[in-house]
Amino acid sequence: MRGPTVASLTGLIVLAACTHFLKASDSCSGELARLQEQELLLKRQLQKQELLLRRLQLMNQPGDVNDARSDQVRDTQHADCSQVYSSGLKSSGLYRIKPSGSPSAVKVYCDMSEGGGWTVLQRRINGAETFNRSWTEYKDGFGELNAEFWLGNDNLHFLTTQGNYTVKINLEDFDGHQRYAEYKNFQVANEKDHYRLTFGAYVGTAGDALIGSYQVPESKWASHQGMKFSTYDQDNDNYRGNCAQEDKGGWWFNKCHSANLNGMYYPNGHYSASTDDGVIWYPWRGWWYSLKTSTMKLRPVEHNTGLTDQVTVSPRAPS
Ligand SMILES: *[C@@H]1O[C@H](CO)[C@@H](O)[C@H](O)[C@H]1NC(C)=O
Ligand SMILES: *[C@@H]1O[C@H](CO)[C@@H](O)[C@H](O)[C@H]1NC(C)=O
Ligand SMILES: [Ca+2]
Repeated sequence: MRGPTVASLTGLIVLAACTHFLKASDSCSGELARLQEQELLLKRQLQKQELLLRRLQLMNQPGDVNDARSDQVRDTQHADCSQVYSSGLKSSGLYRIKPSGSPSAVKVYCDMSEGGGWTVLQRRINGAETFNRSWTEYKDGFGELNAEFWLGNDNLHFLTTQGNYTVKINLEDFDGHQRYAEYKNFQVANEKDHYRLTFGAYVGTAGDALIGSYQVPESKWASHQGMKFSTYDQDNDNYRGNCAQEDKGGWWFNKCHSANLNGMYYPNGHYSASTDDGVIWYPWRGWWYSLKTSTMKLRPVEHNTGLTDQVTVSPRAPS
């Protein structure tokens, strides 16, 4: 703002000086024209800077709860968030997608960080939402897409069977430490097959809690490979009791688990209970530590993060 104002002021002074000394009008009008030109130039620079500033502000918005833009679901014909991202929509928030097998469009949260294109399927952040839910609720999905939610087992099936998907699981404990686990070829079968889970190779820092490798002794009863989904009202686990009932959440239980990100939310991490019913990722913090946050998200293996998506904006002061 300062540049043009100073320029206008200088212009005024010169104009005043010029009108006062009428005789010197020749050189004055020349000076006035020069200043007017300069003022125009500065105004244009200012406009450019305001545009850049607005772009920067948009880029810095995390697409969170209070972001009005993300409440406005964009209606697109994309099959997942990776396609949304590829179409040029690169800010995190709510979008409408239509996976190929899905009978209708699905509202989803697209996470455009970490290379972009992630369709978020689960989020825990504060325990506001109960995950002790019925088969039907897990089938259809529940919660708030901008906060805590489960996307729904039918949607998981439609998404993961239309291509080759990687799941990325981001975890955080109450000390602010973060770890992740990634599995290739994550797939959820249909309801008839009780949303059976299969997955491929693990990479990450949190440890292989889903146990894709069969080298650990726990794998027989703790691996989630090939497990059906269970809820308190539909027991498909390998345990004589009901894992979902005891652990208070729906999951691909075995006998019962080495990971249960849909367990009870404990606000302090460490907890004691009659059973390991917290938000658990066993290889990282064990059975008796319930994690602070969990996000599970899907992206096709062949997602193109696009090397040109890094918009570089370097605003300069007017020279
Ligand atoms: C979980 O939900 C079932 C069914 O509503 C209920 O009977 C049970 O008490 C709940 N458990 C907890 C810990 O809230
Ligand atoms: C998915 O990709 C993996 C390699 O990343 C491959 O082994 C697997 O066969 C593929 N699955 C399908 C269904 O295409
Ligand atoms: Ca059982």
